[in-house]
Amino acid sequence: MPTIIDKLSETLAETLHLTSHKAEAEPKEEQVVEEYVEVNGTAAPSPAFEQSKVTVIYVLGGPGAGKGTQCALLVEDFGFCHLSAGDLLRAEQNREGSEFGQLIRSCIKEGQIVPMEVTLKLIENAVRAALGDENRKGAGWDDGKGRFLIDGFPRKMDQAIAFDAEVCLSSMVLFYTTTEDIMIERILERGKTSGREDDNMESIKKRFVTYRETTLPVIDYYTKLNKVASIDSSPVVEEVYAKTKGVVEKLFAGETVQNVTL
Ligand code: UP5
Ligand code: MG
Repeated sequence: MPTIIDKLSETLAETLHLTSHKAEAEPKEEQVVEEYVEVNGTAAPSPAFEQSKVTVIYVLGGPGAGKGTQCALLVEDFGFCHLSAGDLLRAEQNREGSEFGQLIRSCIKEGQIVPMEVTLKLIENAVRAALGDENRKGAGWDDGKGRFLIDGFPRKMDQAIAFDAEVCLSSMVLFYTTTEDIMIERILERGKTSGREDDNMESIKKRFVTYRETTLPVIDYYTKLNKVASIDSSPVVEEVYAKTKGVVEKLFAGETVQNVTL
């Protein structure tokens, strides 16, 4: 029995004149990872923005791991443009006249991933807008350059491959790890005031399943490409940030990115 999300996804694919990615029997994410590493060790096609000018850091980790919190601090120190995929989707959901509002709301509540065409377009538009924004000056923003934290994305292999190939090849992944108990505690506490429709126990459980089954393979993929800084986000914010800052400083100092666990 097709769910409302299946139906809306089909409508979306038709609206965008795209072929639905839903194959008869989808390969397992692990298999997809192996194939991509073999075929596309690095993304071959030409992305819209060059990595030599535009630095993209993906920020990943489970629900409530502390991605947004660390991004806010990095913005202050390094002048990044912080693009949270979740925030962009929530803004699109609430935008009057959005044809994707209902689809986004259903996916977020169910902890499922919004079809990548929507998210990719929202992020690409935001990147383009930031690069064209004359008010953005200072470190990393001269002569068409830019630096971006893409928070909560890519959380599925298709998004990872498409963004690296079509938008901009990412430089590295900041990956925040902690226990599910800590994530639950943080989300439920935030849920008292956040107004987020997915900050409740029912949605949290579904978000964890999607994270384990669909997003962890993305981490495996970038680990095979030697691009992941894995940081324990259980300690206090300042302690996590000290490690985060150290990693980003090394990247901007031109050190070769390598897997590291902190
Ligand atoms: N906090 C943070 N760090 C702390 C620390 N070290 N010590 C103590 N407290 C700490 O932090 C969460 C809470 O913990 C806050 O109250 C903070 O003060 C405290 P936060 O920094 O907000 O964590 P974050 O990892 O950003 O958690 P978030 O809930 O935003 O993560 P999700 O990945 O679940 O949410 P996101 O907004 O990225 O996505 C939501 C949904 O959108 C997804 O489930 C999905 O349905 C959809 N989506 C897509 O479909 N596609 C995408 O590409 C992206 C999202
Ligand atoms: Mg967040």
